[in-house]
Amino acid sequence: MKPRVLGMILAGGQGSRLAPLTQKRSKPAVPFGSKYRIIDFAINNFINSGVFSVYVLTQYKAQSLTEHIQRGWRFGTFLSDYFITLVPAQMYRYEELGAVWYRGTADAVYQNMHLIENYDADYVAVFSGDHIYKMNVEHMLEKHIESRADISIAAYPMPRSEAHRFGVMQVDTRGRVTEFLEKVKDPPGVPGDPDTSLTSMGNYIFSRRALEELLEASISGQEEGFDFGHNVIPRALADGYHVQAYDFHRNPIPGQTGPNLYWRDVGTLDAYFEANMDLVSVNPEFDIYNPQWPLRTSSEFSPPAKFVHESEGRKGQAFNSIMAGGTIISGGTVRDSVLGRNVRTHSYSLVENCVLFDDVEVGRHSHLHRVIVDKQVTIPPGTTIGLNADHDRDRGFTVTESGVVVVPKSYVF
Ligand code: ADQ
Ligand code: ADP
Repeated sequence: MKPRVLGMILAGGQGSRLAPLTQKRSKPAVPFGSKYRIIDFAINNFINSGVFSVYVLTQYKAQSLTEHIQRGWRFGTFLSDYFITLVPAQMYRYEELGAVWYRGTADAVYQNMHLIENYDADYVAVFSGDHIYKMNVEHMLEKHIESRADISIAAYPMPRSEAHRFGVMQVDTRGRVTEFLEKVKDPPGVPGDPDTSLTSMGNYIFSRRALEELLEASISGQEEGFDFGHNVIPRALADGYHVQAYDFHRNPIPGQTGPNLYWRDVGTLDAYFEANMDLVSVNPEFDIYNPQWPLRTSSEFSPPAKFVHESEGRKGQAFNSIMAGGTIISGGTVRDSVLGRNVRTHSYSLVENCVLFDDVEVGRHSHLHRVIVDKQVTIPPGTTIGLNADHDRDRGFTVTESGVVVVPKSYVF
């Protein structure tokens, strides 16, 4: 019999370093790559791997995420095992815990243990909703079963200098985890390669019994310590559970050759910006056009994109860019940019290296360079953004370390 696998996506992240994009929405709900939201990648990973029973655990500023999931992610009605269901923090264990929201990632699962029981899961895949990547969850499950592990953790090797922002594992020659250190100052490298650390992607497959035992042991009756990375995984190791690292680079994606290399934690504005730019590079590292790994999203009605050339001086043109339906490039030039739905760029405008969300209008003769513009902003004619950081700060925009300017949602000039 096929094992019963339940997917749980952790989608409650505040993403404070993505502010102002996360002022009104949680990190997984932030628009990405013209038509998507960050969470779409995690959901597609499950769907493309044949995991059709998925709970999305939300709490922080969840309205935008809720609307996105409800609008776009729905299966038919009569197959009860096929669902993508939002699970807001709802104090399900109120009698026992009192009035508490999810107190951390592990607590989000702990407070919803009844869902695991109701589904009668053999395995629970607890995945983060925060990253841009493709991952074949079925293959990770196969390896999990083959190794007879209690827990498998998806592992991504990265430069040791960046690894302090992540959980880092040490493994033996068979990939069994011997130590797990969550966000430590000076994380260890891998044997033979001291400049590389094996980091956790925040994606776990648990055998059901191990998960239930561990959550009971590490959360029930505790005052603090409710995270997988800080608390549950180290405890599992201390208690002798078999924790296995799963090598992401060997994760096979249908229609893709070579190692699976692309995984981005778009946790900062600069990382978020660069990951968007990755999509418009001439030979993108991250292929969104692979028909064997379709990337679905909420499909809203929109008319086709249009390019207008009214006269020689008023040529609407775009290079190395992507854009969604409803957008009209009328007389302006767009280069190396990611445009959402219903964007308007007017004559003589220039948009370079920008990320424009839905419903942004760029007035005539305006010039934008390395700017992220959140939804529903009208940029008046003759406006310059991204060419003078002091001026941009004075207008209340966020300017990142690398000089990317962010115009917040519904900003009025
Ligand atoms: P972080 O990314 O710092 O580290 P965290 O902020 O806890 O971990 O977020 C993990 C996931 O849980 C995210 O998808 C987030 O949206 C969600 N989340 C956070 N708080 C939540 C809550 N209260 N309820 C529901 N969902 C919540 C983790 C691991 C590290 C690992 C990195 C990889 O702890 O070991 O290296 O992920 O990015
Ligand atoms: P500009 O971009 O030069 O400031 P407009 O905004 O008037 O000028 O648009 C120029 C051209 O773009 C229009 O003449 C038309 O061809 C096209 N266009 C603008 N809006 C629409 C629309 N809603 N539907 C179809 N075409 C449009």
